[in-house]
Amino acid sequence: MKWLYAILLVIIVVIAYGCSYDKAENDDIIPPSKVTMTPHKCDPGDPGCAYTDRNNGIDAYPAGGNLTYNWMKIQWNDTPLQKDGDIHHIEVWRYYLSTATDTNFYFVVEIPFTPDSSTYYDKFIGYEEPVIQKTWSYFIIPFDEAGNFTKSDTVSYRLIEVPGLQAPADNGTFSVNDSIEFSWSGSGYTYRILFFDTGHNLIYSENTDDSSIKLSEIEDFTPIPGISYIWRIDAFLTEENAEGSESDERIINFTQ
Ligand SMILES: [Ca+2]
Ligand SMILES: [Ca+2]
Repeated sequence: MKWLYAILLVIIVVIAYGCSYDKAENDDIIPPSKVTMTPHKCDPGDPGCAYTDRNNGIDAYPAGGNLTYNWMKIQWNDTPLQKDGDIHHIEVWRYYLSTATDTNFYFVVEIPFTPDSSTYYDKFIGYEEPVIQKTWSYFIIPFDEAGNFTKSDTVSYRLIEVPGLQAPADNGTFSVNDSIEFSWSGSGYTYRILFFDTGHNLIYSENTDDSSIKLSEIEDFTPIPGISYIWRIDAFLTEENAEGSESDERIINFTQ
Protein backbone atom coordinates (compact mmCIF):
# COMPACT_ATOMS: atom_id res chain seq x y z
CA MET A 1 0.00 0.00 0.00
CA LYS A 2 2.92 2.31 0.59
CA TRP A 3 3.47 2.83 -3.11
CA LEU A 4 -0.21 3.82 -3.45
CA TYR A 5 0.24 6.50 -0.77
CA ALA A 6 3.37 7.62 -2.54
CA ILE A 7 1.56 7.98 -5.85
CA LEU A 8 -1.34 9.79 -4.15
CA LEU A 9 1.12 12.12 -2.47
CA VAL A 10 2.77 12.88 -5.80
CA ILE A 11 -0.63 13.57 -7.36
CA ILE A 12 -1.63 15.85 -4.48
CA VAL A 13 1.66 17.73 -4.69
CA VAL A 14 1.27 18.18 -8.46
CA ILE A 15 -2.34 19.38 -8.05
CA ALA A 16 -1.36 21.65 -5.18
CA TYR A 17 1.46 23.09 -7.24
CA GLY A 18 -0.90 23.61 -10.17
CA CYS A 19 -3.45 25.31 -7.93
CA SER A 20 -0.91 27.53 -6.27
CA TYR A 21 0.35 28.54 -9.70
CA ASP A 22 -3.19 29.52 -10.74
CA LYS A 23 -3.67 31.16 -7.40
CA ALA A 24 -0.56 33.27 -7.84
CA GLU A 25 -1.88 34.46 -11.19
CA ASN A 26 -5.28 35.37 -9.81
CA ASP A 27 -3.91 36.78 -6.62
CA ASP A 28 -2.33 39.88 -8.10
CA ILE A 29 -3.15 42.45 -5.47
CA ILE A 30 -0.87 45.14 -6.89
CA PRO A 31 -3.03 47.87 -8.46
CA PRO A 32 -1.93 49.85 -11.52
CA SER A 33 0.41 52.78 -10.97
CA LYS A 34 -1.16 56.20 -10.52
CA VAL A 35 -1.50 58.02 -13.84
CA THR A 36 -0.93 61.75 -14.20
CA MET A 37 -3.26 63.42 -16.68
CA THR A 38 -1.64 66.13 -18.82
CA PRO A 39 -3.05 69.57 -17.96
CA HIS A 40 -3.56 72.23 -20.62
CA LYS A 41 -0.02 73.41 -21.35
CA CYS A 42 -0.44 76.32 -23.76
CA ASP A 43 -1.72 77.04 -27.25
CA PRO A 44 0.11 77.59 -30.54
CA GLY A 45 0.82 81.32 -30.75
CA ASP A 46 1.16 81.82 -26.99
CA PRO A 47 4.46 83.56 -26.20
CA GLY A 48 7.13 80.92 -25.66
CA CYS A 49 4.79 77.99 -26.21
CA ALA A 50 6.78 75.09 -27.65
CA TYR A 51 3.83 72.69 -27.52
CA THR A 52 1.76 71.80 -30.57
CA ASP A 53 -1.90 70.87 -30.93
CA ARG A 54 -0.78 67.26 -30.66
CA ASN A 55 1.02 67.37 -27.34
CA ASN A 56 -0.36 70.30 -25.34
CA GLY A 57 -2.52 68.22 -23.00
CA ILE A 58 -6.26 68.64 -22.53
CA ASP A 59 -7.58 70.98 -25.21
CA ALA A 60 -10.48 71.79 -27.48
CA TYR A 61 -10.31 69.85 -30.75
CA PRO A 62 -12.01 71.01 -33.95
CA ALA A 63 -14.03 68.08 -35.20
CA GLY A 64 -14.84 69.47 -38.64
CA GLY A 65 -18.17 69.13 -40.37
CA ASN A 66 -19.33 72.54 -39.12
CA LEU A 67 -20.03 71.22 -35.64
CA THR A 68 -20.93 74.11 -33.36
CA TYR A 69 -18.87 72.62 -30.57
CA ASN A 70 -15.40 71.15 -30.21
CA TRP A 71 -14.48 67.67 -29.16
CA MET A 72 -12.29 67.40 -26.09
CA LYS A 73 -8.80 65.99 -26.41
CA ILE A 74 -7.43 64.41 -23.25
CA GLN A 75 -3.93 63.07 -22.73
CA TRP A 76 -1.99 61.27 -20.03
CA ASN A 77 1.48 59.95 -19.32
CA ASP A 78 1.27 56.17 -19.67
CA THR A 79 4.93 55.41 -18.88
CA PRO A 80 4.01 54.00 -15.42
CA LEU A 81 1.39 51.72 -16.99
CA GLN A 82 3.88 50.43 -19.53
CA LYS A 83 6.21 49.60 -16.64
CA ASP A 84 3.38 47.80 -14.79
CA GLY A 85 3.16 45.40 -17.72
CA ASP A 86 -0.24 43.95 -16.78
CA ILE A 87 -2.71 46.69 -17.79
CA HIS A 88 -5.81 45.38 -19.52
CA HIS A 89 -8.00 48.38 -20.25
CA ILE A 90 -8.71 51.99 -19.32
CA GLU A 91 -11.99 53.61 -18.39
CA VAL A 92 -12.49 57.27 -19.30
CA TRP A 93 -14.75 59.37 -17.06
CA ARG A 94 -15.87 62.97 -17.24
CA TYR A 95 -17.98 65.39 -15.22
CA TYR A 96 -18.72 69.05 -14.87
CA LEU A 97 -19.76 71.07 -11.86
CA SER A 98 -23.28 72.30 -12.47
CA THR A 99 -23.50 73.71 -8.96
CA ALA A 100 -20.86 73.84 -6.27
CA THR A 101 -21.99 70.51 -4.87
CA ASP A 102 -23.51 68.64 -7.80
CA THR A 103 -21.24 66.57 -9.99
CA ASN A 104 -22.35 64.53 -12.98
CA PHE A 105 -19.95 61.64 -13.19
CA TYR A 106 -20.34 60.06 -16.58
CA PHE A 107 -18.66 56.93 -17.87
CA VAL A 108 -17.46 57.83 -21.36
CA VAL A 109 -15.78 54.74 -22.74
CA GLU A 110 -13.65 51.68 -22.08
CA ILE A 111 -10.58 51.51 -24.30
CA PRO A 112 -8.08 48.65 -24.55
CA PHE A 113 -4.65 49.49 -23.18
CA THR A 114 -2.26 50.18 -26.03
CA PRO A 115 1.12 51.59 -25.02
CA ASP A 116 1.93 55.05 -26.42
CA SER A 117 -1.65 55.76 -27.52
CA SER A 118 -2.34 57.90 -24.49
CA THR A 119 -4.66 60.38 -26.20
CA TYR A 120 -8.44 60.17 -26.36
CA TYR A 121 -10.93 62.42 -28.18
CA ASP A 122 -14.29 62.73 -26.43
CA LYS A 123 -16.93 63.37 -29.08
CA PHE A 124 -19.73 63.82 -26.52
CA ILE A 125 -21.68 61.08 -28.28
CA GLY A 126 -25.17 60.83 -26.82
CA TYR A 127 -24.83 64.05 -24.84
CA GLU A 128 -27.95 66.08 -25.60
CA GLU A 129 -27.23 69.28 -23.65
CA PRO A 130 -25.00 72.17 -24.77
CA VAL A 131 -21.35 71.22 -24.54
CA ILE A 132 -20.02 74.80 -24.48
CA GLN A 133 -19.90 77.06 -21.42
CA LYS A 134 -19.10 74.09 -19.23
CA THR A 135 -15.82 73.26 -17.53
CA TRP A 136 -15.23 69.61 -18.32
CA SER A 137 -13.18 67.49 -15.95
CA TYR A 138 -11.66 64.16 -16.89
CA PHE A 139 -10.00 61.28 -15.11
CA ILE A 140 -9.15 57.75 -16.22
CA ILE A 141 -9.18 54.43 -14.36
CA PRO A 142 -6.66 51.87 -15.62
CA PHE A 143 -7.50 48.23 -14.78
CA ASP A 144 -4.95 45.40 -14.69
CA GLU A 145 -5.52 41.80 -15.81
CA ALA A 146 -6.67 40.81 -12.30
CA GLY A 147 -9.21 43.62 -12.08
CA ASN A 148 -7.26 45.93 -9.80
CA PHE A 149 -7.66 49.60 -10.64
CA THR A 150 -6.27 53.01 -9.72
CA LYS A 151 -7.97 56.34 -10.45
CA SER A 152 -5.83 59.03 -12.06
CA ASP A 153 -5.75 62.68 -11.08
CA THR A 154 -8.14 65.08 -12.82
CA VAL A 155 -7.69 67.72 -15.52
CA SER A 156 -10.21 70.33 -16.64
CA TYR A 157 -10.92 72.59 -19.61
CA ARG A 158 -13.78 75.00 -20.34
CA LEU A 159 -15.25 74.92 -23.85
CA ILE A 160 -16.55 78.16 -25.35
CA GLU A 161 -18.38 79.06 -28.55
CA VAL A 162 -16.57 77.92 -31.69
CA PRO A 163 -15.72 80.68 -34.19
CA GLY A 164 -17.66 79.80 -37.33
CA LEU A 165 -15.45 80.52 -40.33
CA GLN A 166 -17.05 82.72 -43.01
CA ALA A 167 -14.43 83.89 -45.50
CA PRO A 168 -12.41 83.14 -47.47
CA ALA A 169 -13.85 79.83 -48.63
CA ASP A 170 -11.85 76.64 -48.14
CA ASN A 171 -9.13 75.99 -50.69
CA GLY A 172 -9.46 79.41 -52.34
CA THR A 173 -6.60 80.74 -54.44
CA PHE A 174 -5.48 84.37 -54.23
CA SER A 175 -2.70 86.59 -55.41
CA VAL A 176 -0.43 87.73 -52.60
CA ASN A 177 -1.46 91.27 -53.61
CA ASP A 178 -5.22 90.62 -53.31
CA SER A 179 -7.21 92.30 -50.60
CA ILE A 180 -8.35 89.35 -48.49
CA GLU A 181 -10.50 89.58 -45.41
CA PHE A 182 -10.63 86.67 -42.99
CA SER A 183 -13.94 86.66 -41.10
CA TRP A 184 -15.81 84.49 -38.63
CA SER A 185 -18.91 84.51 -36.47
CA GLY A 186 -18.77 85.19 -32.76
CA SER A 187 -18.00 88.06 -30.42
CA GLY A 188 -16.87 88.76 -26.93
CA TYR A 189 -13.68 86.75 -26.98
CA THR A 190 -10.08 87.24 -27.92
CA TYR A 191 -9.56 85.64 -31.32
CA ARG A 192 -6.29 84.42 -32.78
CA ILE A 193 -5.73 83.82 -36.47
CA LEU A 194 -3.14 81.11 -37.05
CA PHE A 195 -1.32 80.22 -40.25
CA PHE A 196 0.36 76.82 -40.50
CA ASP A 197 2.34 75.30 -43.34
CA THR A 198 0.85 72.14 -44.84
CA GLY A 199 2.96 70.12 -42.39
CA HIS A 200 1.04 71.91 -39.60
CA ASN A 201 4.03 73.90 -38.36
CA LEU A 202 2.93 77.30 -37.04
CA ILE A 203 4.11 80.10 -39.35
CA TYR A 204 2.39 83.13 -37.90
CA SER A 205 -0.39 84.13 -35.53
CA GLU A 206 -2.04 87.36 -34.44
CA ASN A 207 -4.66 88.21 -31.82
CA THR A 208 -7.64 90.47 -32.38
CA ASP A 209 -10.82 91.35 -30.51
CA ASP A 210 -12.70 91.74 -33.80
CA SER A 211 -14.41 89.03 -35.83
CA SER A 212 -12.48 89.80 -38.99
CA ILE A 213 -8.96 90.75 -40.03
CA LYS A 214 -7.54 91.83 -43.39
CA LEU A 215 -4.41 90.23 -44.79
CA SER A 216 -2.88 93.71 -45.05
CA GLU A 217 -3.45 94.20 -41.31
CA ILE A 218 -1.34 91.16 -40.49
CA GLU A 219 1.91 93.05 -40.68
CA ASP A 220 4.57 90.43 -40.21
CA PHE A 221 2.92 87.71 -42.29
CA THR A 222 4.08 87.71 -45.91
CA PRO A 223 2.55 84.85 -47.88
CA ILE A 224 4.87 83.31 -50.44
CA PRO A 225 3.54 82.83 -54.00
CA GLY A 226 3.05 79.16 -54.84
CA ILE A 227 2.65 78.21 -51.20
CA SER A 228 -0.48 76.90 -49.46
CA TYR A 229 -1.26 77.56 -45.81
CA ILE A 230 -3.66 76.06 -43.29
CA TRP A 231 -5.49 78.73 -41.30
CA ARG A 232 -7.94 78.72 -38.43
CA ILE A 233 -9.29 80.88 -35.62
CA ASP A 234 -8.82 80.06 -31.93
CA ALA A 235 -10.99 81.79 -29.33
CA PHE A 236 -9.98 82.56 -25.76
CA LEU A 237 -11.84 83.93 -22.79
CA THR A 238 -8.73 84.34 -20.67
CA GLU A 239 -5.62 83.36 -22.56
CA GLU A 240 -3.76 81.98 -19.57
CA ASN A 241 -6.61 79.74 -18.42
CA ALA A 242 -7.64 76.32 -19.66
CA GLU A 243 -10.62 77.59 -21.63
CA GLY A 244 -11.22 78.22 -25.29
CA SER A 245 -12.26 76.81 -28.64
CA GLU A 246 -10.83 76.22 -32.11
CA SER A 247 -12.46 76.72 -35.50
CA ASP A 248 -12.29 74.26 -38.34
CA GLU A 249 -9.19 74.55 -40.49
CA ARG A 250 -9.15 75.80 -44.07
CA ILE A 251 -6.56 75.92 -46.81
CA ILE A 252 -5.59 79.10 -48.63
CA ASN A 253 -3.38 79.03 -51.73
CA PHE A 254 -1.29 81.98 -52.90
CA THR A 255 -0.09 82.87 -56.39
CA GLN A 256 2.07 85.73 -57.63
CA1 LIG B 1 -1.28 44.34 -11.00
CA1 LIG C 1 -6.14 75.00 -28.20
